[in-house]
Amino acid sequence: MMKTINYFLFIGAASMAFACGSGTNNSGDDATDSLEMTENHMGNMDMETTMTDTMNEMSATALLSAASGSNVTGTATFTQEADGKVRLELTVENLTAGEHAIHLHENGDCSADDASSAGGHWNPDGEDHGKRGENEYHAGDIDNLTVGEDGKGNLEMMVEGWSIGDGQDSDILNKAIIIHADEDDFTSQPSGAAGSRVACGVIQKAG
Ligand SMILES: [Cu+2]
Ligand SMILES: [Zn+2]
Repeated sequence: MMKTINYFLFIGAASMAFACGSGTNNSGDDATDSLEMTENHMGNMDMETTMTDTMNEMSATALLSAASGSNVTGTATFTQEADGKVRLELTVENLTAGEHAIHLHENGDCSADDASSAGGHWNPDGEDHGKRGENEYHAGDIDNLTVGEDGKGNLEMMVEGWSIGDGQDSDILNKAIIIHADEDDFTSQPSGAAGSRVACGVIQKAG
């Protein structure tokens, strides 16, 4: 996947060089030749469409299972959008009414009864816990989920700074998404005083 993206970036750079008119026609031809020598034989016409399609294919899911004696179930989907953000869509059932903290935790391991196997908040940048978009926050800090009297809650959010399957520090694959018994106060260290872990799911590549 990364290789494909690099390929597109390279074409983009080459196209820019043409557009700026800094090269003569001869140098332009050279660039075209080198492109044709790559393993991927795609016409320039299809480039933009193909890149958009490739981005849209990058999605991941997590099936939430109950932890710490709860009956919580749910699903989270993560979709890479063309603007570089990741769309998170979360649906849960059988929670207590009110606010519940949601985080990505560092280990894709929900095997422990209390989900402690998922480790702490995913925090590749070594920041303090906090509210996304304000001062310092962990890459895994999300928001509180509001659950109604019927025990159901859902949340949709566009998240900056995440990626899916590119192997970079921002890659959310093989992290765990966790829902807590209590709300996140976005202040207490290291995890917002959010109480026990009532649901856990490992983020895995979709398809
Ligand atoms: Cu958490
Ligand atoms: Zn945190």
